[in-house]
Amino acid sequence: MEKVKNVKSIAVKFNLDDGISPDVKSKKRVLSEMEGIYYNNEELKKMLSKGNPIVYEFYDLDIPESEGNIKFGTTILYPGKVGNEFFMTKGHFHEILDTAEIYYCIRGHGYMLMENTEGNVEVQEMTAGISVYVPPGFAHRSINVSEKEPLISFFAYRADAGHDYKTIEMKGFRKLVLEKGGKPDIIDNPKWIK
Ligand code: PAN
Ligand code: ZN
Repeated sequence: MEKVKNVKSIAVKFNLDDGISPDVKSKKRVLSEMEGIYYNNEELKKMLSKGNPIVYEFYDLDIPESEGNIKFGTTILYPGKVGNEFFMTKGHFHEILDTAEIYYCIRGHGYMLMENTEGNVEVQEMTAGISVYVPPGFAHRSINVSEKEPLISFFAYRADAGHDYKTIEMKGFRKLVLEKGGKPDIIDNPKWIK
């Protein structure tokens, strides 16, 4: 087996209150980058005419993308809705499909929505202290169901896993998490494409 060479140890701070690292620049996803991701794109366009808020930010540390390394960081998903659909991440499969991921929720209230290519759907509620195992082969998306708090989680995955966003952009997830009567409601996605 080949050895992973020349990787130094690192220590990175992620704040427990806002999930932000003072040491590293985050990647930010603003609403205009989420076109076609929410089921009500008309509502998204209406919102964009008034501003372009950050929906989430996350860290992509400079760790070599090889099999023996692990990428890690936090995702900070802000509260908000597009129509009655809660703010969420784009979601993706890993390019190396059979690679898992671990999330540890630091703050907030949300869900991890997961599905594999065989059509199995998994949903896990996330609150502070809960860790979620995303099994190999499952696309995953975080959803913030809190009206006021960010959903902050720490993640770790095999560094060479890669990200396939296209499949979800084209097909969507099989399920949607919508607000109904002040509560999250998980429904079949009427726009899901087989
Ligand atoms: C996470 C995600 C992060 C942002 O690091 O990349 O939460 O979500 P999207 O990538 O779906 O926009 C991860 O799952 N990495 O594999
Ligand atoms: Zn992932």
